[in-house]
Amino acid sequence: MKRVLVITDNEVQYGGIRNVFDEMGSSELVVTYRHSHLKSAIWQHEDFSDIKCALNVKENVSWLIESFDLIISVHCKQLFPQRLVESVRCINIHPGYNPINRGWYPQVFAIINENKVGATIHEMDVKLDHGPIIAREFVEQFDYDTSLDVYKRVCEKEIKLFKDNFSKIINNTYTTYDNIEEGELYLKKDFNALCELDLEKRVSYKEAINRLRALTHGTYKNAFFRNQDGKKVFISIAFELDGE
Ligand code: 0FX
Repeated sequence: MKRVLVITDNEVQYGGIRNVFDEMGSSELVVTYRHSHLKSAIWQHEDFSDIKCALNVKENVSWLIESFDLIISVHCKQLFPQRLVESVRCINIHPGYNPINRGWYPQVFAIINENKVGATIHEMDVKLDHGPIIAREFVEQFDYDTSLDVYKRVCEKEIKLFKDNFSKIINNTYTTYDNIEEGELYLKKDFNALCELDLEKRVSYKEAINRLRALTHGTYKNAFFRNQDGKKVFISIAFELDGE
């Protein structure tokens, strides 16, 4: 009997990973689902009634070590403590291609830096989005993609990678490769710093368009400048490919 914990802060990816377990799991597998934050109302939806209970990883380290053989972080925003990652096999499903896109909102920084982006499944160590890599793949990118367009492809890729490697992950029969380089690591504060646009700054059209498409993600209000009254004016960008 294998005891697996799935801990998540992301409703959509939780749904995708859960489908894989429902499809590929066996009676040898006992899966517990928990979400990791308390405030979000989305989890009150009846489909998620079994994970209504929030879990604080730091406060429950001993219980986690005793109770699970494998812990899978599906966009869990808590940092796992050293004792936990060194005592239980912990796996992270990351919406970036390690080590190129470690950290916060990988596709945003990939668009700005003109880097490739993808998804990674890796064993966790104490560093953020770091540890031996189990599987990773790039996604396609186009120069008219917004952050949301790329993000959707990355999320689909995560589920595909998880499904393709399901038995190896559950049975610990994969071979890993290490992060040879440390790569780039972006944090939430780096994203916040991108959002305010300096209207006096001289950049190329390409840089300006890349910045705007990196900050365009559905209805999120990301990019802004301040008008003469000091009020924020939010901006997003839209593209239309000729003939589409
Ligand atoms: O769950 P997630 O897709 O991922 C984030 C980090 O990017 C990831 O590295 C970490 N492992 C995980 C625990 O948390 O993030 P999200 O659901 O908060 O946001 C999804 C996307 O939405 C993000 O990539 C960019 C966009 N977004 C989100 C917010 C809150 C915005 O453009 N603006 C925003 O204010």
